[in-house]
Amino acid sequence: MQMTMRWFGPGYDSVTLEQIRQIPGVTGVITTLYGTLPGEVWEKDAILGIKKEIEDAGLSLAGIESVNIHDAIKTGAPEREQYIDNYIATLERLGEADIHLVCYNFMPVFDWTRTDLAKKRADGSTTMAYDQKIIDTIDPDAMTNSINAQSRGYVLAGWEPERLGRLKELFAMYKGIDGEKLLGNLKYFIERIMPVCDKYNINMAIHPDDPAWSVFDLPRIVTDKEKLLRLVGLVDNVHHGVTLCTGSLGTNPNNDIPGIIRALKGRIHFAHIRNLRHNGPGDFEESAHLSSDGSLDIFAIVKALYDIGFDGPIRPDHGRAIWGEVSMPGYGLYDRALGVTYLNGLWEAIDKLSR
Ligand SMILES: [Mn+2]
Repeated sequence: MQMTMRWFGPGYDSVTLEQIRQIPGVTGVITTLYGTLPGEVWEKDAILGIKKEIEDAGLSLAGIESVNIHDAIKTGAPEREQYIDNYIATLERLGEADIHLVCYNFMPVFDWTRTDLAKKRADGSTTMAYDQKIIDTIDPDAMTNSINAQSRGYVLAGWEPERLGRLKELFAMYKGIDGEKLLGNLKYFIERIMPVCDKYNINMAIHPDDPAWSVFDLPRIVTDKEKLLRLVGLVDNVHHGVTLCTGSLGTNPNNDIPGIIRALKGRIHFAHIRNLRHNGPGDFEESAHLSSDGSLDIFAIVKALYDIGFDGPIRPDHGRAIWGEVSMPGYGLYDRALGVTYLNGLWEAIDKLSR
């Protein structure tokens, strides 16, 4: 595996490349062109520019998270052809820049959902949390306003105001789109982009839905082992793979994540590791990475990744806000750096004990 950190780029991230470079064992960065909207063709100079900035800091650009998918592709609207052509053009430019991993999601309307971005924990840290009971009493506009009000002035990935200003229009686009149609539209998209992925050896890594159940009656197709196996089976090509995100799959306590990892051997191209604590049905908060702080067995998860020979980029996922740090919610330096160190310790121990 290659240990990485997500970095949102200059002007968007409170964490610098120089800081990331000093976290032991981190050799790469996962980034995106944050100012681009879904559907745009990425500028070649912009791709090469951010790559150079990362390499000048002594790190590698290990992958893109995300090249977002336009809603016309997800809904199968007639304009999807143009947007898929644009997506292919972006993949070509990434391939030419020697970038070989693209994370994306196929979630309708919202990338991810939380009801509290700064829930106070017993130790004084704050963290992101979700409670279905709150979602059940509000509408999508109220939730969007609440997320934006808690964002500390940062633009949150997936919550770009340009898109979410059109919530009613977006919900109307998904009228009549059930899980089967959404899956069919994903298959169509994957089949269209596989030739360019084959040409440039680009691994596509779909991110699971977060949380792993339907929110506001929108369909969900990436939530558990059965759905993941069906999804990778849609197109028989190793470049059509998965981002193994423990924080998303772990929202459903019935998901056996080590079992999912073993079942997906060969198709996991990217891993997001974080822990969370279940407080009740549909009610969870993001905890520290350490197994004992949450409900997931992070040792068993890392062991499963080791056992299947996982060799892609891995990153700590969201962290808590600790030690007074002010950052984009979930993306401070301190708690994610602690997560890196813990994950590296687990990996080293497993590796040495396995020899
Ligand atoms: Mn994730």
